Amino acid sequence: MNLEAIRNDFPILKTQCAGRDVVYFDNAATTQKPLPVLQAAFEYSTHSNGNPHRGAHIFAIAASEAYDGSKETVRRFLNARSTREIIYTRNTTESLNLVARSYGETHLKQGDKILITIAEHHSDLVTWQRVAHKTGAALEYIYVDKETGHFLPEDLKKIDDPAVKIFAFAEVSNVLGIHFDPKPLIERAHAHGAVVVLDGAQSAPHRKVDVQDLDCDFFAFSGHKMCAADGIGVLYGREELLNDMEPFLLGGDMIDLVEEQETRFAELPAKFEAGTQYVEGAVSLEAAIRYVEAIGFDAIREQEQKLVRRTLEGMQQIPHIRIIGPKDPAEKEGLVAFTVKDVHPHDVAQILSAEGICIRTGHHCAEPLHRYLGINASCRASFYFYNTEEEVDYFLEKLKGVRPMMGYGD
Ligand code: 7TS
Repeated sequence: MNLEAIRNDFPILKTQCAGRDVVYFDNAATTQKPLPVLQAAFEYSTHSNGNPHRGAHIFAIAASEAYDGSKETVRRFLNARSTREIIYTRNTTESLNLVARSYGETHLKQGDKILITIAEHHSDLVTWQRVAHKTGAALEYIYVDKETGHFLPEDLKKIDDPAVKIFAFAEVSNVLGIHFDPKPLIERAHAHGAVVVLDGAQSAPHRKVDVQDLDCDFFAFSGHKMCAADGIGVLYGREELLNDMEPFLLGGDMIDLVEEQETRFAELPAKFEAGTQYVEGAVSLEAAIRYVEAIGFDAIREQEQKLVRRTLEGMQQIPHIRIIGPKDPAEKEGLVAFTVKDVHPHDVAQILSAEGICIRTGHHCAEPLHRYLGINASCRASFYFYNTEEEVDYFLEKLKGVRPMMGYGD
């Protein structure tokens, strides 16, 4: 991987901050966009912009071709059986809300159980909480070991309960950084017919996803976490389940026939894509997939592992740093959450920001996980393939200075 050439595709990384190129370590929140992706979107808007599926003129046709064509790239990216299984949404959050509303609220009842994990992002937690409240189903949790971050083995037995009708979890936690191998868990849930919803927000940008091999029922991810525009996301759903679901939103392009009192809905995937679609976003996502695939997931993993290893080794040399989740780099998927003893995470982030370093602070939309771990908030450095070891060294040097700056001896 030619890191220098790659970084040239990301002019934003050359932004001057504190007398040097900015260090962008907030990739789990959103990634930066390379020139080829921006150019693809620009090209679409300057040559082909129209409203897809809604006209006979050249731009409407060009927009339809761009939109529908991008779906094939996404289908191949996920190895879905058909583009009918690929629904465009705004982001992971909207994808998960679609499943919760259109499947959860209509298929669950009192006596059923929804199983999630304590590590879920709010988009995969608050959503299921509401399904539970509306349907009377119980919401249960798999908890994690507070030190290692791994699922408690005795809690995994909850998956086998035949009352569990939905099992939803993030393939990669945005706080612990662990990749929870989904395949055996999916197999266990399917043994008694539960529907499995995978939140792929932190996995799809970093590792190969094959929805047929995983055999998951739903898979959600966001384009903006893998170099595409913000506002384009994906929901993969098994065709027979999507066919058996109510539309999420109603309006243009999702209908087949509308009469005064009744409507016949369109076939998949249009049934779930009401309103004028974000074609420029779809084009951007297609370009981003091509960009990421050209680098390759092996090279991405290799680079992220180097960065995580250096970060963890460096942090372990700095007194009073608590690493959240596993300390073994092999168990971390490109991100490290941590706290600095006696310094509020917001202060850490602000001190580092003054040095030109962007990290995330707060509860990272995983408030129940933080409460469970006994902390209010944490800091998080998260990487993508364009980050360098030199950036990690600079970050560690400045991190070392945080406590002394706050008046502590070390
Ligand atoms: N699921 C996980 C595991 C996430 O990390 C996020 C976003 C989402 C769902 C929601 O994604 P969205 O694109 O719909 O917003 N996580 C983060 C984060 O860790 N910091 O900012 C956003």
